[in-house]
Amino acid sequence: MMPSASIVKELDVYAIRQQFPVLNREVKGKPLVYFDNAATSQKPQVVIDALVDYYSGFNANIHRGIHTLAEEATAAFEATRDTAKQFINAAAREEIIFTRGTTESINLVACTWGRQNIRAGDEIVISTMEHHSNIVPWQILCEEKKAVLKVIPINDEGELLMDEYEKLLNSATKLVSIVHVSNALGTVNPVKQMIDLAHKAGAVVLVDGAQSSVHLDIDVQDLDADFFAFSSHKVYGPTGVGVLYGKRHLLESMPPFQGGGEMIKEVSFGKTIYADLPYKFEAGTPNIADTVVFKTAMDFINKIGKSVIRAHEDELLQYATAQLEQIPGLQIIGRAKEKVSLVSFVIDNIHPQDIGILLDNRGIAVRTGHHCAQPLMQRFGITGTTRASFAVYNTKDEIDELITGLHKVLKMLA
Ligand code: 7TS
Repeated sequence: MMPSASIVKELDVYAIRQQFPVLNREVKGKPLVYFDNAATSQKPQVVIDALVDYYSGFNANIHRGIHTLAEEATAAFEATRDTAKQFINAAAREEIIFTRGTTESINLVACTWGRQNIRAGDEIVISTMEHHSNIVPWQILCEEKKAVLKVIPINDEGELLMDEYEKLLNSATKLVSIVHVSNALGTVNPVKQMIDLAHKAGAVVLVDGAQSSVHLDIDVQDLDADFFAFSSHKVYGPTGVGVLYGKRHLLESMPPFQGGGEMIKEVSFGKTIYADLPYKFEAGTPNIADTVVFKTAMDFINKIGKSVIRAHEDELLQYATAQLEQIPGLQIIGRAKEKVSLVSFVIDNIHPQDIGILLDNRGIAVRTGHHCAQPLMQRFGITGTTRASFAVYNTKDEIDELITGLHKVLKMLA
């Protein structure tokens, strides 16, 4: 539940904006309005500084050297694991596996747990609103194992049909892999209830938290999620690092993802004994710098407070929705009751790409196209949308800029 406005401290958005240097730049001679936050968020100065500090102060390979720099780098890398554990309330730091991002986290589960547990005739349940990252790995697995991919349908508002979901669950269901917040609609799915239902059917559940981790308080223990995946770059951190959370007993039972250094205890030509968790899944030199800095990004969010960020973004969403509804011929795609921080829309007879180009000419960055959710676009009978997605530093003034821009687009193209 969202705390009421009275108990949420107000966000000083202008003070926040000063912490993001890129927001000072101009695009095509206009101040940048950055509304592509669902693709990747911009980075605060503390994150940029932390990257410079790492490379100028204590760059070294981790977990190997006994020299001071190696110890400092290892401590910083492992400190991120502790912060990530708290960020999603995992029970243990061993349950936090560093990956390249959400996509790799999902592929890791498909290639290890999936290959080990999925058999011919088994069923994997996903939904109509999945990002390709949560479709293709399961398709590959199903093809390899002769398993069956089942898809939860949605209504015209962009909400899952929960009755249909319940009907899909049966003794053949081995895995449910579901997006927490849709990147193309903004829908927040009732994952806690879905996990409960899946567990009753004996299935394991992976939650794709790529879009939820920045907007919602995440408690993997309360959700009872078996796996949870998210990316640093969508939570104000660097690209190239993400997390796979897995329940300890599942991770322990899974074979390694990749073989190499770091993930072993002992190697001989006859046999290799794998390292304990979490290192069993972290072969090779990881992305040390970006992982170290990922902590700074989570600290940045924690300092402001997710409820404060959420309240601000909800206000932007409501404001943007009300303004967009006034635009003739504009239709919002995704009108779920539970929705966060982005608005996707189409305008009669105008191609989203043309909208994107004309808005860019006014310094406004939006995403256009299928948002890596082509089956979802097919469900709505469209090829793509224009998407404005909001972050902690966005303002109502910027939404006004968007609306003015869209009126200009209409004048030129309608
Ligand atoms: N799942 C969801 C729901 C996403 O939104 C994304 C990225 C991914 C998975 C993949 O995350 P990655 O960090 O591994 O790339 N979504 C988007 C987007 O909406 N626009 O660009 C990337």
